[in-house]
Amino acid sequence: RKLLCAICALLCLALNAGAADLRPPLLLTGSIYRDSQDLSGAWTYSKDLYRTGLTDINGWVAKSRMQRYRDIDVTAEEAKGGVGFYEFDMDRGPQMNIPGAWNAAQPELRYYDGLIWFQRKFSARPLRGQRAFLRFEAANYRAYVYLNGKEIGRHEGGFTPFVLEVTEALRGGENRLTMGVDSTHDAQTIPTPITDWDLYGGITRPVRLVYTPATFIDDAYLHLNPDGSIAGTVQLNGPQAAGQQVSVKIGDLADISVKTDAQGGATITLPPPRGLQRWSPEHPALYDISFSTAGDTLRDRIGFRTIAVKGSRILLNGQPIFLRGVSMHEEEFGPNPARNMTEPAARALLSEIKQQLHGNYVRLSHYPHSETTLRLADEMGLLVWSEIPVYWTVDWDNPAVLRKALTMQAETIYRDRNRAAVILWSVGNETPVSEPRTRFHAAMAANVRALDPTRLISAALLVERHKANGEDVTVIKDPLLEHLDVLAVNTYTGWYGDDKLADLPAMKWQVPADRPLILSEFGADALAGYHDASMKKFSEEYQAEYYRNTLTMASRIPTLAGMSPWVLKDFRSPRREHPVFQNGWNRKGLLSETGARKQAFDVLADFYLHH
Ligand code: GCB
Repeated sequence: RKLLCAICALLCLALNAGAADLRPPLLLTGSIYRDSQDLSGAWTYSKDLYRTGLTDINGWVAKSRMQRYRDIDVTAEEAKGGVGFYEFDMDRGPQMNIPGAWNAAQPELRYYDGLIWFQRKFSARPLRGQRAFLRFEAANYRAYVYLNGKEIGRHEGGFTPFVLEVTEALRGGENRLTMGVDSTHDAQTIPTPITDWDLYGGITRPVRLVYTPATFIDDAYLHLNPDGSIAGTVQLNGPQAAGQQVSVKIGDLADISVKTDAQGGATITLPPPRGLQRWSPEHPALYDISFSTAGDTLRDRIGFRTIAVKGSRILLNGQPIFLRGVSMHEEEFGPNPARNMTEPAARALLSEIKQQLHGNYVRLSHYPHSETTLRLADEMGLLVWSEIPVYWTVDWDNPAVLRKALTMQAETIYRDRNRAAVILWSVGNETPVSEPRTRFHAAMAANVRALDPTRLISAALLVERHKANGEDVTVIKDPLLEHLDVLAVNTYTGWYGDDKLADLPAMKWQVPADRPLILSEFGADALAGYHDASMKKFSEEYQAEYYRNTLTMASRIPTLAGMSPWVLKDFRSPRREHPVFQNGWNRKGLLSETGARKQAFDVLADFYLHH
């Protein structure tokens, strides 16, 4: 254990030094408030299962003209006669609505797992000294981006944003944006191909063309300190980034000015503002914030609160809080979801938690959810657990994979650190204990502490069952514990395994007394509308009884500080192929895929109402 701690400490040091270089080169924080053009709508596409558009075997592919990103008018080339020969035509391709996963777009794409090329033509105004950027909120899993035939960048990771500068490549007038999106996962991706949710390949979140002045505010961040003061940073980008005055306005509470250093950055510190209303689920106060230089203004809406742990309690604004939550996948209601989180879609899901379940918390599993969802959580008053898809297992010994995890974390933290709703960063889900795995997670935890010391760290761990003095005891024995602020465990006793539901209430738990515990998951499948008085598995009655008994068991754990049962809504999962009850859906939802309430929904809502 000592050796492990020493290794971790060394790693922490190395990482603290390295955390700065994980900062994404461009952030464009608050880009929804900027001068921008939304590129949502009909894009054309072309399937490319054999990756012909990306590979070039000794010029052979080039000769066969498979590269979809070429900036040519195929129809015009064809009209010239036999010289031009192209095996694609992105202008006349079938259309798909973007954002949205391809799996829901066409029956033939339901289980398509590979590369698809997308094209969007758009008209841009001439820049006249401005700069232009394309900001992609998410493309699952790898993206290859070309503008007017030129490669402008690549990105790996299906749930985090990336920004590419197109000031040089953009034309005043018509432009051709082409994107290859490859959904293939392998042993070195995060996650690996083995998960319990839908593939959802494609451009799943909005793409925007953003205009800025030559020197602009790329990022600005504010948070509340435990002593009531406000601190933060601002970062300019451009030829005149150094030595600039930046004025910071927080509603009508504060108006100060800071000066950027030689790197274009400045730190912000503000004494406790008088009359500050703290953000909480009951009162989600958000302030209109502006950061302005002579040439640019960046806006945001930010809430201020503190989050801490004391003994086995979680303290929000200094007061103990019990997290009344539920877990949720990024998938909208409906029989054929496309992971398209429009504001109404996200609001519909979060309202179920806030208004109907009487919740104050949501676990956004198992990856960073859409920016729309995070902003709504801020606005509606729902605390958030945010996670990186280090799920079940990844290639623990591979430094390149660790680097990917740390980069995803950095992309998420820089994206969401202004969201008061986010209180917990999770470093993974249900990863079986081994030395390489613990080292990997410890590095992730150190990375989070370096990037954001203001929030809490957790991970959804596995529990073990032990026999002690003839008694059956559930214990958490995981060396990762010492790196976490909040313990969290997933438990499925009564669903997986042979335990009887009747035995659940009396089950004993032995957990560390000095830290809060969250039940990050528990759940049972039920097909909405399937009733069985004898409580067969998959019936609503079984699921409801499972909830009643698990809640009784949970209430007897003295350090319990919250829970996020699995899961709000039935969700698509190709691994769930029971021909009667599942048919491609994980049925642990409290709601069916279309929003029909199962009996267990009311059991949980009633528990939360009185908790
Ligand atoms: C789990 C996983 C979750 C699964 C769930 C299940 O422990 O964390 O992703 O969907 O169990 O339904 O088995």
